[in-house]
Amino acid sequence: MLKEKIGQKIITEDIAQNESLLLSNNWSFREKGSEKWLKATIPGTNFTDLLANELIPEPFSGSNEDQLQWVESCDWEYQCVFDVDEKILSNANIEIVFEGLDTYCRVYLNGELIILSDNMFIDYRSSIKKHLVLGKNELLLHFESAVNGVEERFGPGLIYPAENDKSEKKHSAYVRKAPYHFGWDWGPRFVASGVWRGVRLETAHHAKINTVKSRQQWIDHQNVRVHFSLEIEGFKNLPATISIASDKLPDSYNRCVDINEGNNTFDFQMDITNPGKWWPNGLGIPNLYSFSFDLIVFDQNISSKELKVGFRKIEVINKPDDDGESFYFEINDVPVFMKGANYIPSDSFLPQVSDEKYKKVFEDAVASNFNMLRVWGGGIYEDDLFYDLADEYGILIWQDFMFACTLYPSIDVFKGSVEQEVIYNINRLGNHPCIALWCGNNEIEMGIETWEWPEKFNYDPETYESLKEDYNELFKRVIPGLVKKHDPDRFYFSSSPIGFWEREEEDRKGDNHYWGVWHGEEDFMQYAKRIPRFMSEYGFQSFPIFSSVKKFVPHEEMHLDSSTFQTHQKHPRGNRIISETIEKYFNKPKDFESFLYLSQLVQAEGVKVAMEAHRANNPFCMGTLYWQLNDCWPSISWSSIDYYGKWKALQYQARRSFATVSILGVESEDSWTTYLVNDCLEAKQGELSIKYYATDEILMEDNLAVGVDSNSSKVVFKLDKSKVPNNAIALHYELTIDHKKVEERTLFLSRAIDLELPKPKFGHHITRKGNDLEVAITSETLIKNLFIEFKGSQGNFSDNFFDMLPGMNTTIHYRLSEGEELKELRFFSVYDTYNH
Ligand code: BMA
Repeated sequence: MLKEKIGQKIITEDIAQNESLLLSNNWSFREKGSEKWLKATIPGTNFTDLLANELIPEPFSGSNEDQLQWVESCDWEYQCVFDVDEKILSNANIEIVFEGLDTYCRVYLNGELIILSDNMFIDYRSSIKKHLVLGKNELLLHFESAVNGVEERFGPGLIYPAENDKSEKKHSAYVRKAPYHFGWDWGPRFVASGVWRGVRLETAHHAKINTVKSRQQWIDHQNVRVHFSLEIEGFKNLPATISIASDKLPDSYNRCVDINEGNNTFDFQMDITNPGKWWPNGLGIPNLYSFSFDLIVFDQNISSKELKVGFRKIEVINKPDDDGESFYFEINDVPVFMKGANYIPSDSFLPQVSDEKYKKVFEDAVASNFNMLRVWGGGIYEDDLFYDLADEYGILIWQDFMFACTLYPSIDVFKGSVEQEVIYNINRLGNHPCIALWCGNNEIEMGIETWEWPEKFNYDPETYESLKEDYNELFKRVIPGLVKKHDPDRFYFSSSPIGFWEREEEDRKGDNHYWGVWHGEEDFMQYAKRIPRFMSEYGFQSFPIFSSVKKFVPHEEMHLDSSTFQTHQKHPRGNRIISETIEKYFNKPKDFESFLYLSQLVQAEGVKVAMEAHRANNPFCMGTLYWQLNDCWPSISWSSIDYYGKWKALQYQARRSFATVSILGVESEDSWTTYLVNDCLEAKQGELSIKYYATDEILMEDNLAVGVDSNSSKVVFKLDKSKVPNNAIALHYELTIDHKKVEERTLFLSRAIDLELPKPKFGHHITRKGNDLEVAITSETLIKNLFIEFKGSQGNFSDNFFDMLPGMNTTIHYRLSEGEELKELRFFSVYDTYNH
């Protein structure tokens, strides 16, 4: 997004210089039919504008969602008045650009219809010079209710199997609007309207660079040929110079060209010797080369574009092999095990996602040893900033197209809109080195095969066949055809997962979403048995921590059956599954706060089994992306970070379980197997010390010389359950490499419910350097899952919810935000959750 100039008063110093001017002020809105215009914020939504005008209650609080459903069936009008001066008018071309209109909208400028939109995922542009006048100009936008708009365009139509859409008619399948807006099993139904991304005027006099696309061709392992293709729009015939320069290359490149009126394409290629490569987090630096492209006319630079290029080879190896059908990523010729999570939109009202919130996603991902996020198909193609940050932080992005969990029509008007959407987003995102693949959709092929849609939705065989044919048309022909044409170097596959968990033999086939645990209500141990080639979804729900819950739950509603908790738990069996699982692992929680805390511990415990079993099985299994990283509102969900940014116990567990060099334990019926897993490019040799602990003492100690190859996993220790000393409760491992402790882990041999937990005895000491705090803790006793918080503080510690064994020391870190005062420290552990 361009952010050069913010403001309404448009002043141009030099008409030769093209400009980009944001139209973000002087907006107002009203419900269609009402008289009064009210202040509006752009980018924004009707819900957030209503809230700012105090016309609706806070949508995320209590059970307010229920009383706000009227908003979706109204139409909304937005208006903006802006000034235009002579200099602007003297340009040959003036274009208005809406980066995102949600969704059915008619845009009028000074009474003339200039744009008709039906897809929130694309930008809309119109050349408006002929409609502009000197002085005040008026934009008027009519947003038609998305649900009514569907009926008007498609008639009563067939009801599509959009099971997450919380309405009878399931309009969401017909409209190119974020699927999760219509409800999901972790999110509310808020079918918003509005100008959800920026609006700007682009002026150009002689010519302008519209797009730059880059491709890489590796000559050998070290040297790369980069191709740039520039699309330039000319407003007259004229000679010009195109200049290309990079911050990391000594020479700039200049070429004299003739620009013709209309569209011009110019291709360039450059050979780059031994570039610093772009590596994902954990393997090296994500080197980026900044390239600038300038169009020079009459010695003046009239139009520029910037592009950050990361030189890296990426391949998805998805083909038959001795074990079935592989699915893994090769980066710069190295097979890389993927660690991360699924990302959903960070807010139900998208413009509320601040730049800081986006930045935190990537800081958290890197802090948790991730190298991949999956942008899941029921949300949105994220903002440019999201992908810029992914490039910068070395986080690969698995990018779904925005289709999830239902069949879709393929009639011409729908298909035409999808085609524009695919081309627009491939062109917008395709230059980013972070984009690892394109995936057609989420779980539609699994739905077709295993979700019994004909029975549930009464489709006769003929209708179902034609629905499947529409599916094939979109996902097997149209979309892959466009990917091939516009982004030929990237891998596309039609639907994730390839193998279905309902069929055990398909664990050997491509990627998998394992929902036997949670949806199938199986035991966590099942995660260690059902290992796929790549796990792109699996997870378990939990509640946010008490301090977060207090933000959206009124005091009198602090119990599971309250209407607030009913509203914020979208999975019908959710609370029961969580409660029953807590009972398997822990004593009965004595109060609500203890229940919330324990819900996080069981989530972390379960997902850990999966994360570690997946890594232990490298190279059979080459990736693990749990469901889900974040929330779009305060929710009881599968997230590891709550809506307010607080890490749940699972996020801390992911950080531990994903450490580059890890000691991991996998339990089976009769043994504990300990693995040394190494995601580095070099082999590791070291010493492993193993201490056997009883509740209050060390029983015995062992030392082993251990080693593991690069990028692999190795069994270093196996303990028969029958040989464990009677009173042993845990093993503590310490890995030393070159006399340095690189990793330490505690493996509990029994569940907390079977432990006699002593009353915790520990001391702590805080050291402050500026905003950085160090909390050193020394424990005299065993403490299970020690949770630490600065009361009322929003930050996260470097570690939390961790176990301590008698005599153990640990130091954790915390950064105070600017101006934040040091607050009272609070400790809580499993011991505090039940009556003694
Ligand atoms: C997966 C996702 C989502 C869903 C989640 C939890 O299948 O693709 O559709 O929210 O499971 O049920």
